Amino acid sequence: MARSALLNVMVQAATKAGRSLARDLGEVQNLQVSLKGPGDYVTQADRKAEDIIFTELSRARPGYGFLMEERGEVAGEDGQHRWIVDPLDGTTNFLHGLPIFAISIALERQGQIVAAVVLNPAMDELYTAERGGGAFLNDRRMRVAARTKLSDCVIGTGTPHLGRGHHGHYLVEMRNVMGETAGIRRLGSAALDLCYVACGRMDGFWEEPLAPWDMAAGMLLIREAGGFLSDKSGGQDMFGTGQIVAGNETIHRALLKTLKKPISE
Ligand code: 2AM
Ligand code: CA
Repeated sequence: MARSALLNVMVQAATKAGRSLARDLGEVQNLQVSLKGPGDYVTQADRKAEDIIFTELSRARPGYGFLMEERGEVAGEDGQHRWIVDPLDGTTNFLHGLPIFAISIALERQGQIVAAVVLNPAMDELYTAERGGGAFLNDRRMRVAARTKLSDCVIGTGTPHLGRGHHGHYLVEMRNVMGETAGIRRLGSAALDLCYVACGRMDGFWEEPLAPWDMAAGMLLIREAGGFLSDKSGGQDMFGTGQIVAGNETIHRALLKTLKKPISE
């Protein structure tokens, strides 16, 4: 498939970092049985992947800024462009040798996400999108699923982590969604969850709190696959609120409504 020069740069950076993570996953699997566990090794793998992406993107587009999970904000001279990067989304899965993790790279231009690449190196699945150009899984065009009845839908989510988020409030949301849908899935990588909504494997998704690097690329992939997304109040402040709710137009609206309900019996 002929890709734009910009997407080529992003895919090359993701592929190189993906090879590094895939190699490290093998060692992580060996370390499960050691007393110390793979914790430090995974931190190194994460940093190594981020360094590769930082080096590749800086070389290809000097002057662009960065927002990266490990480095944080790195200002660029350019002032218009910013890469938003998660070198390893699904860290807990990676740490346990579960092959559900991804590299997520988005490019923001004047505050708008214009290009996105998500790569799951363990499954060789590459998701790409450019604003106005559609979204692709490997070389196939993606569309969100067409289901319109919430009772037929599989909905992805992420549970708030130890010490973060409102666990009690989340349980109310989960209980309501559980009561109205065909099932809930909790995969552990928000970037991939959003890709799975974009390609129709899941009908919807909600999670909070997320960071911009967890969702920036997935947001464009969903929009370019014909999907809808918002924060929990229906607005577009996903980065500010850390909330995301996604689906096709009907399911997105239905999910927003279900999430707002008080606890039901
Ligand atoms: P991460 O793997 O890059 O940390 C899982 O529900 C999702 O939440 C993942 O995308 C994960 O990204 C993200 N996440 C955000 N904050 C987290 C935290 N404190 N601990 C673990 N996962 C977190
Ligand atoms: Ca992440």
